[in-house]
Amino acid sequence: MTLEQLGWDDFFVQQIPAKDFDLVGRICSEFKKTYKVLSDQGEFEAVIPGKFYHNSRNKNLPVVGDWVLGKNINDNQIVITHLLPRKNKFSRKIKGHGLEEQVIAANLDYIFIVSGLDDEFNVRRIERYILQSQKSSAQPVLILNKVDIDDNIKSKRAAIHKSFKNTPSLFISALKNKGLSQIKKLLKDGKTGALLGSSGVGKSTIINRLMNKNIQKTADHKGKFSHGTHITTRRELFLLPSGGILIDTPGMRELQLWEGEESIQTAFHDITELAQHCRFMDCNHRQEPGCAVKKAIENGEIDSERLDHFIKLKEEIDETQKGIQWHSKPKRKRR
Ligand SMILES: Nc1nc2c(ncn2[C@@H]2O[C@H](COP(=O)(O)OP(=O)(O)OP(=O)(O)O)[C@@H](O)[C@H]2O)c(=O)[nH]1
Ligand SMILES: [Mg+2]
Ligand SMILES: [Zn+2]
Repeated sequence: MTLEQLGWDDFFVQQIPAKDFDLVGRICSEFKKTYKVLSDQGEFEAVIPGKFYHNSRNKNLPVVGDWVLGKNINDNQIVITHLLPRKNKFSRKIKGHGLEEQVIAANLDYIFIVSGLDDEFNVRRIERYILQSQKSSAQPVLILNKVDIDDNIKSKRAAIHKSFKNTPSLFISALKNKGLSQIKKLLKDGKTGALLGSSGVGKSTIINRLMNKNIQKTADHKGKFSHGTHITTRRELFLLPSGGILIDTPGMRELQLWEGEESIQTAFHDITELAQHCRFMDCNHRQEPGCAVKKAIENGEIDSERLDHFIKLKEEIDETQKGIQWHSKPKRKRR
């Protein structure tokens, strides 16, 4: 395999520091303290020098999709010496020690937001993923899976087109092998995509179809599958036989926003533009007199549900921001 088949391009050439190294490789899966790395010289198990852990408090550790430089230890082991700067990343906020950013995958051309067209279908959830993906330079694409289920597909299709005019949407059935060529088409020529979404939407089934073999474990559809069960437990990068790279990820129970303020302005530009005409600059668009947003709702220009959702997301982001400022204070002191 060539580096180009692994997604290598000019952007990364310029990131290589003028230092000696034995190979350039891409992280394809993460284990506790080791990584699987793919390169033009084959597949390697990679370890990381201890200083990576000490210096970064896990912040600069490689993730799936990252490009690294390594030195040979033996025939199938390398030590990672450099993590090349990322083109972009998809992150979420995790609750752990305070508020932390968890980078799910790096260096993406497409962020595939996968939803099932079954009773788990939820426009608001899709909106959250779109908001978060707007933080990265990758193109969000909606994958609406399970078109084979005859469950009000028509109205769901209409809801998607109405809510997400600017995001391409692919309607497929991974189970019945329908529509998958649309994904193949986007990824050929060494492009990288990551499959994101809740558990059970069919991410691993899509991988199996595109790999032409059952390489990933999927939920047993004969009744064993129950909500909240995560079948896939680690992120993993696959080279598709049709070209391109696709990353499978474990289902996310809840996607929490990470510094999404900017993206919320973009996604709700109609509301934020109207808000400039409210009488009060800090209008909450609830009970205030002279509220331009409320007026637009009364006139039927904006959906009241949309305003509710805007307010809820905004509150969530404000809370996150407070958390970040609070947690970053002691760090500054230390310097
Ligand atoms: N009817 C129907 N079922 C599907 C389709 N694609 C996947 N499924 C079923 O949905 C269930 C979940 O599929 P998975 O591929 O394991 O889902 P996942 O998104 O990888 O789930 P996690 O690994 O837990 O995040 C399985 O029972 C699949 O057989 C489809 O197109 N139609
Ligand atoms: Mg899976
Ligand atoms: Zn207002």
